[in-house]
Amino acid sequence: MTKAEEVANQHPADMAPDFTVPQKWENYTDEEHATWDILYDRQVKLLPGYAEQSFIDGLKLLDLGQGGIPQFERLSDELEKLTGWRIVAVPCLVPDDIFFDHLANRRFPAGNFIRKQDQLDYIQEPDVFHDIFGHVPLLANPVFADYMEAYGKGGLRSLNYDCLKNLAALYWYTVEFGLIKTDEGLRIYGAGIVSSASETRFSLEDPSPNRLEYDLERVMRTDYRIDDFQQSYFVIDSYESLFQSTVDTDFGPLYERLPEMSRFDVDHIESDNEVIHRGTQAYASAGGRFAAE
Ligand code: HBI
Ligand code: FE
Repeated sequence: MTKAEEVANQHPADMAPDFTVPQKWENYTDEEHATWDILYDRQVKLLPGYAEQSFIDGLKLLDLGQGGIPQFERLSDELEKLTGWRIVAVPCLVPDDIFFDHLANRRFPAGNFIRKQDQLDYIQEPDVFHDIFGHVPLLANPVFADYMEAYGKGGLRSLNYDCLKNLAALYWYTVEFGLIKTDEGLRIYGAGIVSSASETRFSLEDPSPNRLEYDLERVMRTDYRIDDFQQSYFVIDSYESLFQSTVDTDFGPLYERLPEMSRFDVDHIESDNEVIHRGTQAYASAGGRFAAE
């Protein structure tokens, strides 16, 4: 059995070979819609002054606060008019090749399930709140939308090389946990931050983490944490410069080189890195795990 077949065996009978399933919006319970509303209201109140403006604009443009879990068809029709992206429902994390293929074709795979109310701040797999609230508003930004497609295409191309870790790190430090410079100061745009109340504050305000200038190759060589707040965040100048970094990179030779290159630990600062804030790492040194809360 291939890995994809193994995963498929544990999943719904109505799952297509590309791992998509019907959203089954009519099956959500009142409690599940209420969970969305609780998380939505909390984040929307918090985000002004933290989130980059086009994220906030995207929320409004796409009417994500209509009440309850959004219908993917309705949302896709709106989003497609803006940037050509659609949302497809998936029941789980999908295999990397499938994930890249969706992105390369401007389809964003979103979990169709939602966390339980006793676990509002902790999820093991990306649910509909993380995937829709966190990722979809910026897909209404034409430049970021192009970056996501470029990432998918770069990912597909990387499958012939041994650098999945590097691709995952790039996604992690940009799409999930990215910071951006604005005229008003640093702002958040990564989906993992904007969908988390505690990391929204931590990533911008806590003295603990490093905040370093984004550099594509540096980022791809950096380890990352999936179990706690990041120890380093990477800051882009603009979505244009983020996208441009993929245009300017000759990925074939880079993918050849990467597996042999040394890697950087989560809190490492290289002498030639451009440092915006040198973190104290106090939070991580104290044991982390939301110790401050
Ligand atoms: N599948 N549904 C889903 N969501 C993700 O964010 C995701 C995935 N599969 C692979 C993956 N992410 C990452 O490991 C890639 O960035 C490499
Ligand atoms: Fe995500």
